[in-house]
Amino acid sequence: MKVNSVELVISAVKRDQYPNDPMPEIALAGRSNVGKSSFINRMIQRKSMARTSSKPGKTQTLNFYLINEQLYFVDVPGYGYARVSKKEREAWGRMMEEYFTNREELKLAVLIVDLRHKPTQDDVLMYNFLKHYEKPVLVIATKMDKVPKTKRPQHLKVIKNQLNIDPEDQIVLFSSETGEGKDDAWGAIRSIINK
Ligand SMILES: Nc1nc2c(ncn2[C@@H]2O[C@H](COP(=O)(O)OP(=O)(O)OP(=O)(O)O)[C@@H](O)[C@H]2O)c(=O)[nH]1
Ligand SMILES: [Mg+2]
Repeated sequence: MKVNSVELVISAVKRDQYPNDPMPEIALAGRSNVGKSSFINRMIQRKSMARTSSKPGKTQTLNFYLINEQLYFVDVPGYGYARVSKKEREAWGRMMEEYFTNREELKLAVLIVDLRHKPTQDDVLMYNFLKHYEKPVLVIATKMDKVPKTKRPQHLKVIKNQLNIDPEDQIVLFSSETGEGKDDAWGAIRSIINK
């Protein structure tokens, strides 16, 4: 997909701040520092539209990026970062729950996992949480540039097993660093939101 325009419409913390134009929304989910914001940047070919960091906890709000005046990518804060207080974790939970429950415009959740590692317990919880809302889920195994080609099939298998992935859900290998997997990811997104 050729991206001609990108606009950060709003950084929201609660429902009444969400955009109210009826565009399909694609929400990211994943561990803190896994590469959610980098995924968005690569998909839209803008180096630093979504703010990224080598330190976890960069994204703190629900950031709605309008792409080609046609669809939204919703960047969300990650989970699993040890150095957050109980209070912060609860606020995160409320924000996620509020968004993922009854959000008509949400057409697809993109769960980002790290191809190098077995998904964490939090990843498994998040996958099940997303499945619970009966929205399509696309799994992106990112940082594939860090895994040698010959080892990728084995890593992919570990991820599918650990998540106990629904055979109907697609999983795409990806690298924000090299751009590999970008066309496959767009293809998967298009096939799901045009259904
Ligand atoms: N080698 C490599 N590094 C990556 C890739 N994707 C992300 N990174 C790096 O991983 C770090 C975290 O990336 P972010 O995109 O900020 O991660 P995030 O999931 O948005 O993190 P939070 O906003 O804290 O939840 C940065 O240092 C990125 O450069 C990738 O595909 N390959
Ligand atoms: Mg981020």
